[in-house]
Amino acid sequence: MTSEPVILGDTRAGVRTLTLNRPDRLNAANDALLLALTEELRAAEADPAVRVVVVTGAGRGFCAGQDLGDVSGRDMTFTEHLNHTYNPLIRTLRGLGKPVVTAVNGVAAGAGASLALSGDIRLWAQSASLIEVFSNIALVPDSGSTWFLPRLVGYHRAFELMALAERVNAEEALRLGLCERVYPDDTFREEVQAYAERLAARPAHALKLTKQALNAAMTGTLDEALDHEARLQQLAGDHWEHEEGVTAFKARRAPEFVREE
Ligand code: LHQ
Repeated sequence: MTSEPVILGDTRAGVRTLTLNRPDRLNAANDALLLALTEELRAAEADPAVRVVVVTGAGRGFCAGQDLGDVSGRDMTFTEHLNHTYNPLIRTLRGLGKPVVTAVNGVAAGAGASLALSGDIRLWAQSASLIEVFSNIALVPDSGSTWFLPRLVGYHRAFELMALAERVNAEEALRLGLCERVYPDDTFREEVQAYAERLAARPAHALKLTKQALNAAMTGTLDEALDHEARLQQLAGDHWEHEEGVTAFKARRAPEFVREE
C-alpha cells in the first residue's frame, strides 16, 4: 500500500505550489513533513522553471504546528529537534532567492503560525486564523515567531498574543499586518494562483536582490542598508531586466521579464 505524500507539489505558469498534506490533523507537522518541505523548497530554488513558491495546506487547516501525537523526534532533545527540522525549514524559506507566498487557508497554530508569518507575501482565506498556541502547552514560541511577530505588531501585542494564545481572525490579521490580502474562502485557491502569477511576471533577478536587501536591513543600520543597496543596485543595473524595463517604459509598452536564459 502506498501512503499519501506529506507534501504535494504542482507547478503551473512559473508558480510552484507546495501543499502540506496531513489534512486529518490540520496539517500538524511531523519530521517527514518538515524535511520534505525543506527539500522541496531547495528543489524549487534550483529549478529555473519556478519563479514563485506558494506554501499552503490541504483541507480546512494551514498547519497546527508540531504533531503532538507523533513520536518522530522524541529521541532528540527539543533543541536538537528544532535544529534538525524547523530551523532549517525557516532558514531555507527566508533565504530563498525567489518570492515565497504563504497561502493561509485555515488555522495556523504554534510552529504553523511561524510558518504562516515567514512568507514574503502572506495571503489569507476569510476563515483563516492564527494562534501563538505554544503557551497552552507551556512552551516558548519557536520557528521564528519571536522574531517575526514583534517586528509586525510590537513587543507588547506580541507578548499578549503569546501569553494568552488568543485566536487572531483574518480581519484582525489584516489590521495588525500579519497578512497582505484576505480572499473569500470559495475563491481562495484561484486568487492565490492569480496573485502568484502576477509576482511570477515581475523581474526575478531584481526581486531576488530586493529580498536580500530587505532581509539584511531588518537587522542592520541605515548606514549598512545604504551601502548594501548601492552594491546590489549595481548587480540589478547590469542585468538585462533593467534594460528591458527602461526600453519598455520608453516604448510605452509592458515590460517582458520572463525570458529563457
Ligand atoms: C492535531 C494537532 C496537533 C496532532 C490538531 N497535533 N493532532 C513543539 C514541540 C517540539 C518541538 C518543536 O516545536 C514545537 C512547536 C509547536 O508547534 S508547539 C504547538 C503544537 N500545536 C498545538 O499545540 C496545537 C494543538 N491544536 C489545537 O490547539 C487545535 O487543534 C487548533 C486550535 C489548531 C484547531 O482547533 P479546531 O479547529 O477546533 O480543530 P480540532 O482541535 O478539532 O482538530 C482537528 C483534528 O486535528 C483533531 O483530531 P480528531 O481526530 O479529533 O479529528 C485534532 O486532534 C487534530 N490536531 N492539532 N498539533
